[in-house]
Amino acid sequence: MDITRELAAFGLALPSDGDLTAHSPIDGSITGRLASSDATAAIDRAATAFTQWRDVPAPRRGELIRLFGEELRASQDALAALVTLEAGKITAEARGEVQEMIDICDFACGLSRQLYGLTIASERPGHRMSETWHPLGVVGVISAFNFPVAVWAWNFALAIACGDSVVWKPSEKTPLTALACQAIFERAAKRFGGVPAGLSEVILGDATVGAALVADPRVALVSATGSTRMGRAIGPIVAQRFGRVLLELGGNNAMIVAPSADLELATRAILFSAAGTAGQRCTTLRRLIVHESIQAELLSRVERAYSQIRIGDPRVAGTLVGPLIDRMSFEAMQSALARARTEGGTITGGSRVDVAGLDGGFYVKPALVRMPGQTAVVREETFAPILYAFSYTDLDAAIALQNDVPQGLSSCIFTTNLREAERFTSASGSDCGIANVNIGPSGAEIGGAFGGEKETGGGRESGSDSWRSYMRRATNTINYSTSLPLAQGIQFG
Ligand code: UN1
Repeated sequence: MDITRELAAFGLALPSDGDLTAHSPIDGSITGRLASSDATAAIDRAATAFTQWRDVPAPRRGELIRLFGEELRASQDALAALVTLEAGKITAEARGEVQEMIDICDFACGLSRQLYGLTIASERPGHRMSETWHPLGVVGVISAFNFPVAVWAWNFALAIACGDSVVWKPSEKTPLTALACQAIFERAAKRFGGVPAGLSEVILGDATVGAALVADPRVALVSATGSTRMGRAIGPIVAQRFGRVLLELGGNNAMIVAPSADLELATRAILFSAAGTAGQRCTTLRRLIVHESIQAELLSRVERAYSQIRIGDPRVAGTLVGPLIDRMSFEAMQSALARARTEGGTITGGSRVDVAGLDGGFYVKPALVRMPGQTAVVREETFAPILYAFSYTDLDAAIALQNDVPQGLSSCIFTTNLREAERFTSASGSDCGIANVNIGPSGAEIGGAFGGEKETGGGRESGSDSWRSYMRRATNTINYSTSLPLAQGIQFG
């Protein structure tokens, strides 16, 4: 596929030389050839940039992000088009992804005037205690193919406002969108003037390039989005050198549908969160736990909605489900479905769909799988549009089932019963980082903290007070008296 024109919108020439190949999932063809980067050299530059950037007043740093947000607004369609070509997202979702970038820039710009610390009452006379938040250092961002630009932007906008520099290792499957983001940032940097070279670095390559980033002691925070397997590999390496991690790993997100639920609302939420993005969001709905009294009715509604989904070229208006990222993903889906069958599942959909002219793309019908219960395959995350459905009779048992998976990212309940809703969001309710009522598990706004517990990794990105991960805290005790009282009333000498 020739994407010369799409890249030209960012002033980029088609990269045609190098050891890495970029593909489009739309038809499986090669879109460019790129060279692997030298991670250490990039970290060198970022480390130097940090020593300058940390002294720039935070609101001024926020101004750079404000300009970046302006440039993103101007490039929204062009960047979305590239996201569609490289990640296979339908246009509406690709634009939505860029919208998340714009939103986080607005958030980070405001935040740059609100990096507050506490003032704490000292136990000693003539003393004052306070907390100061300082820039942290070089932040390494490892991102996944499924949100090739937004998740980086959540990290980037906060990190830059917090006074850090950023080295970004995008997914090997989406290098071109990363280069486009860098080009957009450079426009903002040029307008800002005086941005230190190396403040934003992009490093391309396979896992060895990522490994160099993870191991480097100058990288104060490694923020990584991807599989639990990846998180398990990098966590101990960063821990070994006492660096910080922010992990956003697998999800196995559930929806409980209670007898009082608005089934029309639930059906629409299921459609978007289970089939949308071809089931390739961390927050995708994967488990549907339905009260037995409404199971037949709800599943027949879902089946009806699924049968009307248009699957195909994500560039075409009206398409709701684009391609899977690649053959491997298709094969993982098929093997999960085969396992589901042996574990007692009845499958609707799930087969490959031929799209005229796009033979190399892996298009599938989203699968709805009626399961006898929460079997082994259901407890695993398969990054594809498979929705496992099973029933419950008692809400406490349903909540226990929802929690009985290794992952803990997102969850929701559909109910109009206040007691059930409150129970679900209470301390003994959902154990996930995200617990919604009458909203699907995906499509979170940037204003909240995003992330989850257990094998999801425990990190929080994006809104609320996630910025604290990108800064270091200093406790300052100031003595403005003429004596030296010791804490705990100690008399010494
Ligand atoms: C991801 O899938 O890695 O909540 C992130 C959502 C999006 C982000 C998903 N705002 O679905």
